[in-house]
Amino acid sequence: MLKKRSIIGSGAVGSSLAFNIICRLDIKELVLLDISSDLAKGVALDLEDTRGFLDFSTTITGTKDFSQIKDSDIVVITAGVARKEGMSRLDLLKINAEIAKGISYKIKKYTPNSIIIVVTNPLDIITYVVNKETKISRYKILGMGSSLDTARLFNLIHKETRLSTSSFGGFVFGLHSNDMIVSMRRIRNKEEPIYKFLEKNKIKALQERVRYRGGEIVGFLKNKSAHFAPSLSCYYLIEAIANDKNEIIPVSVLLKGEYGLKNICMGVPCVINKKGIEKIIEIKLAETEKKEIGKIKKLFKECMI
Ligand code: 2OP
Repeated sequence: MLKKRSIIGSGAVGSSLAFNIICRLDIKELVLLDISSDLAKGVALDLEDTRGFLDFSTTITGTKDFSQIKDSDIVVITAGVARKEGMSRLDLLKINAEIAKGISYKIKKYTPNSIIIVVTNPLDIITYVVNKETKISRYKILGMGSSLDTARLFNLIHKETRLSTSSFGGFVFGLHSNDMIVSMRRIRNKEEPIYKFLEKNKIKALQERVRYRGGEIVGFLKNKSAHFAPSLSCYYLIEAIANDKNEIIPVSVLLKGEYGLKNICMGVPCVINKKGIEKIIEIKLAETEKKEIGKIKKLFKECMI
């Protein structure tokens, strides 16, 4: 492996992801790219100064020049307009889809063999755009959304039950939007279904809260969205790839018949390793989940018009 990572977009998510990477992974090169080269350079220099504490040998570059991402093994797309108060992720669609098209072209030109992680919202649609524009294998394009939603649900369940999140398993899936599929039957504490630990009337409230968690945070931050949990969620995907972990993580992937869906990206459990997506897992759906998938199909089509 080349051990070169590039992050497109040096805003809050991009820079906090970069910090997680240099703290935890030993890599040769990290490129931070931004439309504002001053921002990318400033973040790169600040990160570089942590070397005095962390003692890493990674070369860190801040740039706006796409040729610098050449031969990256992983490229993360965080660039785009962030959600502001009152905006849904779909409101961002037009502008961020155009940005993603431009970035896809550059990735194809300079680093066509990379694994791509998409973080830009609306996540599943941007993952679709990157698939269409790069035309690279769908197994190498991962959208980070459902793993963040899962982590958020685990936090909320912990706050309700005081149970350690380290014994939780399962996942939230579907779109990274208010229409995510939050099935409590999929979440376990060790072997036990999580609903056994929750009062009945709390379940619905938790499902609702996690659906709107991103928006809840934007409501407080006003002009920007969350970045600590999103960047860490992205970091864990990179770690699963870098360490060839074969870990099951829900990621947004282009579906070609799985779950009865074609030409739609949404979060589903996948085996993640050094190839990117090793396998898309098809879980047996409950009737309620099938209904929610039908809704997603409709929503996705509407966005494509
Ligand atoms: C969120 O849910 C930014 O999509 C991200 O907070």
